Amino acid sequence: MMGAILGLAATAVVAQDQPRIPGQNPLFTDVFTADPAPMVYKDTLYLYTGHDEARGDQLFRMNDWLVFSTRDMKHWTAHGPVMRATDFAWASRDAWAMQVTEKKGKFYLYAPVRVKGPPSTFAIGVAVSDTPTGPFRDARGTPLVTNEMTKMGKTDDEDIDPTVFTDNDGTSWLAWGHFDLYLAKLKPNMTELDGPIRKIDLPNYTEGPWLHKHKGIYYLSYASIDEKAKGAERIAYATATSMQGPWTYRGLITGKAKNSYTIHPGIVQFRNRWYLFYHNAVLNIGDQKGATGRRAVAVDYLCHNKDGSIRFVEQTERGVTAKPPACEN
Ligand code: FUB
Repeated sequence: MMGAILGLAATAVVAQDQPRIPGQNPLFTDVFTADPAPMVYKDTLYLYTGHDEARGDQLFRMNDWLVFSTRDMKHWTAHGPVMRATDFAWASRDAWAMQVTEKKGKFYLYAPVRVKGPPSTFAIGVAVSDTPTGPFRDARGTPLVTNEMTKMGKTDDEDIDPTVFTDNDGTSWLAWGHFDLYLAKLKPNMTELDGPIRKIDLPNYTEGPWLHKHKGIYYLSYASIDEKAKGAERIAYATATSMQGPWTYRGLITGKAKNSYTIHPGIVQFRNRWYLFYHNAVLNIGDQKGATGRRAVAVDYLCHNKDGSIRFVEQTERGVTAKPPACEN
C-alpha cells in the first residue's frame, strides 16, 4: 500500500450536488469516507468509516473516524466523529482502518494509529464507549498491539487494519496486518490479547482483513495485490471450518476500486441480506477530486453460494437501490 500506484484509468465521477436516489453509491457525498466497518446492533446498522482529508496530491490525511447509521440501507444519519487518533494519548496521527464491535452492552473500537515515537510506527489501540455513536475513550492507556509484539513480520510498520470477530461461543478474535496477516484471541474483557499471535499465510495478502461467519464457515476477506492487478488492490477471500484454520484461498470477491488503488472490505448481514461495503474514489467535492487520499464508501449486495464460495461482486452505482439478487444460500 505504501508503494502508491497512482493514475488509474479515468472513471465516471459523482459530483456532490448531483441528484441522487437515496441509497445509491457512493453513500455519502458531502464528506470523503474510507475503510467502511459495518456493525449491526438491535435494529440499526452502524457504519464506521475513516475520514479522508487529503488536499491536492497528498496521499493520506486522516485524523478521526466517523459513524453513520441506517435502518433501511437507503436513508442514512450522520453522527459525526466518534474519536480522533490523538485521543489515544500515546498516538501522534493517522486514523486508519478501524472496526467497532459490541460485547455485553459495551462498544469496543479497535484502530491503528501511529505512536509518538521515535520510531513512529503503527500500533493498535482499543477504545470503549457505552453507546455505538461514542464518544470512545482509550480503554487501556497503552497500545493493545505494538511493533515489538510483531517482530516476526516483514516490516516494522505492519500493525494496521484490525478486524474483530466474536464466535458463537463468545470467543473474540483480532486479525490485522499489512503484508503480514496476524491473528490472536482476545480475553473476555476485550482489552487484552489471550495467548500468542499467529501469522497466517494467504496468497497476495496486502491489508484490510475482515472476518465473518456464515452457515458454519469462517470467512477471511482481505485486500490483495497480485501481478495481474497491476499494483491496485482487489478483495480476495479464504475460508476455514475453524478459526484455528487451516485457511483455504477461494478467489476474488471484487475487481479494483474505481480511481483508488486501495479497496477495503466490510461484510455484514442485516435484515436477512448480506452486504459488501468497500470504497472507491469517484466522488468530487467542490474543487477536491476523488483520489486515493479522497475516497467514498459504497455498498453492494453479497451472496454466498451453496458450496460456501462467495459470488463475485460487481461494484455498481445503483448499489442497494437495485433489485436484490436471488442468493442460493
Ligand atoms: O485508509 C488508510 C489505509 O488505506 C487503510 O488502513 C488501508 O486498509 C487502506 O484502505
